Amino acid sequence: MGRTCSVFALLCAILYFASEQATAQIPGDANADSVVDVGDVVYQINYLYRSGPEPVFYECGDPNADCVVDVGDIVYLVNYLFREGSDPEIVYCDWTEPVNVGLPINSPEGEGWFRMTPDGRMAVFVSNREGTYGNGDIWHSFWDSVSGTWSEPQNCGPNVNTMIEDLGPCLSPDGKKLYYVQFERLGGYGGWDIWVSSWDSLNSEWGELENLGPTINSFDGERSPFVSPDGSDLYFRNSWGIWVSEWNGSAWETPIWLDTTVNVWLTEMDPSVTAHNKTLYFTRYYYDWQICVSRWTGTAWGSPQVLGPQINDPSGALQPYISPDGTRLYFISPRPGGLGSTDVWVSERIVTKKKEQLGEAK
Ligand SMILES: [Ca+2]
Ligand SMILES: [Ca+2]
Ligand SMILES: [Ca+2]
Repeated sequence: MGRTCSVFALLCAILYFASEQATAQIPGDANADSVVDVGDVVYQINYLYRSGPEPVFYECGDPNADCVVDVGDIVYLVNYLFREGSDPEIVYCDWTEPVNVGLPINSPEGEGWFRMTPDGRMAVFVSNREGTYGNGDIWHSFWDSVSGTWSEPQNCGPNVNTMIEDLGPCLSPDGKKLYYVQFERLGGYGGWDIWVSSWDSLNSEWGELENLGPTINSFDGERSPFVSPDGSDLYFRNSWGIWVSEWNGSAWETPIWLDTTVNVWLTEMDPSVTAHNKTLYFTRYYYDWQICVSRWTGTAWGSPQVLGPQINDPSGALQPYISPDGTRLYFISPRPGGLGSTDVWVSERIVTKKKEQLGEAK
């Protein structure tokens, strides 16, 4: 990537990898202290029977890899530690049948790129509903935790939206910055570029656009921006697949290409990550639109897996948004049962669901 090599950069790299190693997901390491030992058994017992915290990385609390965290995992772990039982494993767990997010987020017109702030209080998305300036606009809505509903979506206004396509929005973690893309806007670097608007609290509107500049944008098509829940990384895609840029405190760094493990067909797009950049969901076009997932192995992104047929149904699924805790997956699909055209759908991780069922059965 042509990064300047210096002792400082090398030191940063070593520290970076050291910190990633320390938080790598180790099968069976429920308390995430990088050692699988009796401490994990105690942690699991506390979680299951004494209202203790969840396994730090949920799958690590499922060493027998059956997507249910239960007493079977404790037995498995004890067998592994004290009776030469099999090694703990990690599997990718499944998702519930998706549910339509409904009104007022969805409409008879097309919806796309539904994304939230990490606290789940604010959402942005694209819609072609009545009130757009044309060809898809960015809309925002707020979650009312009292009524458990989304507020009537509002158009993000004339500083943001235009008569051409306004697509691929995401929010900064504090909800004060709106990133999205436009094609060939004056002042850009050619083709699609990523632009940002800041919330103007004085005038209660989204402010004038700023281009993210030549470190991120180029004559290629930069699209699908996604700011990680901790605000430290900006993911996006161009015609070479998915890239990531780190926030250095004052600017976005030179982007790094996510290598051939993720960028297999160069049709990878719409990245979304969980907290601490541990799990990456994205869309890939390979004969059809499909949503894939890759996990950070401690040093690199692991081989992507295609999500199951309940998510990737024959009508197609794209533009995933994963909640920071990894338990809820929002995506866009034109599947039957919606309000019309494309809609926002949501699915929950089955491993959580089964735990709830287990609780009800007691
Ligand atoms: Ca528009
Ligand atoms: Ca561009
Ligand atoms: Ca719709």
